[in-house]
Amino acid sequence: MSLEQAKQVAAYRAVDEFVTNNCIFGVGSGSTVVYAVQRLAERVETENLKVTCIPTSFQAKQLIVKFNLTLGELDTSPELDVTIDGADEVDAGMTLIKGGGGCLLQEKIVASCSKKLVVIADYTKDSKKLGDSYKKGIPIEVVPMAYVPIKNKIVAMFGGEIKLRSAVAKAGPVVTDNGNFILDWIFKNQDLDWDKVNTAVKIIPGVVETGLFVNMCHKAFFGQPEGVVIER
Ligand code: ABF
Repeated sequence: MSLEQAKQVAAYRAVDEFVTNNCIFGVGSGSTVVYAVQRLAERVETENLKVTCIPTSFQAKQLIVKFNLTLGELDTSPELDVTIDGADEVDAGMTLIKGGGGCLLQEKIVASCSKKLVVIADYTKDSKKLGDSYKKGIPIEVVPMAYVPIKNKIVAMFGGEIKLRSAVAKAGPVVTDNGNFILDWIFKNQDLDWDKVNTAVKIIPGVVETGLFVNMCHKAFFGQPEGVVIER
């Protein structure tokens, strides 16, 4: 089974288990979520479901529109039943690294407004410790004018190295949907207390959000090479 098929089987399983009629549904970002939206559109059509979809990025909003699903927003739907989203890595304690695609701020906001955050991923995202498989570092969204002092403070506190995310070499920095920069923190110590790290980083002036999702994930579905789905 290909990686794409592993993503699809996980996505379908999550939508079939968690999406119900009249639900307010958070649509995550990334490639795995595309399969979830595909499955949702199928079910809405065949089962005549009423589902309001809240996007977690411009990409997610485009997906909702493309599949002719009902587009909602937090102003009118501030409490969601479930958000289904991807992840860059999931550790044994269900702590997530998210934001590889640069959408972490709206993803975390929507997830925090959801009764349940359900992660869908292929088997490569299922790790014992953060950093086992995802090597690009923890994304941190920052106010552009503060990125250098923030970078210095994080390295002083926790070590590792931090890069300002650029789309391609020698291009300017990536700017998020919210007009901010992304720092990618490549940490060396995999045994940090991620809850403490998240809090310590979050309170640095100029940090908007981190890609550490601690104690937020209700359930994760991992598609396997042989076609089965492991749930955690
Ligand atoms: C998004 O899903 C991001 O938080 C994360 O980086 C990405 C994973 O992408 P993919 O599903 O393409 O592996 O939610």
